[in-house]
Amino acid sequence: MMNLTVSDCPIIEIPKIKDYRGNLAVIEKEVIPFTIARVYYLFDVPSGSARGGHAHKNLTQFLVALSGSFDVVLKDGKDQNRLTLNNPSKGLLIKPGIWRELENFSSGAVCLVLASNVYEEEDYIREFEAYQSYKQR
Ligand code: T46
Repeated sequence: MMNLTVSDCPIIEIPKIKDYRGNLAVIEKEVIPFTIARVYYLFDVPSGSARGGHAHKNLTQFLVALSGSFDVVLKDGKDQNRLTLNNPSKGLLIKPGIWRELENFSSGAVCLVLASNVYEEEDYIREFEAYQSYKQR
């Protein structure tokens, strides 16, 4: 696996069709660089609660704040980047091997996640110390 860094995780603009009835955002295959194998979403996250706190060995994910806002902290073992997602027409691409923490969820926040593979617990690195060793290999 390539040693990807936080700078390999861009915010991507989602094309939007706007008319007097409101907005329609479309994530087609040209928008994200992977085929979607799974869709899930986080909602009703209690104030002060944090999600994530792990990395994936092979999974690529695209996160969108469909409603409300939350912060994502990305770490690659060397650098870190904190972003706020608060716009349903922008998403964050998280490449494999990047540690992520999600926090500061606003009331009513909904985090949509498009994932490149089905759920596999073996793909997770859930201990930061193990993550650092993994990145140093
Ligand atoms: C990520 C952030 C944004 C499943 O059974 N299927 C699934 O597809 C997922 C994602 C989770 N689970 C089970 C595994 C755990 O027993 O649901 C429980 C909670 O999962 P986890 O603690 O990993 O949830 P988060 O919100 O901390 O992390 C999730 C994703 O796992 C992760 O890839 O980037 O959302």
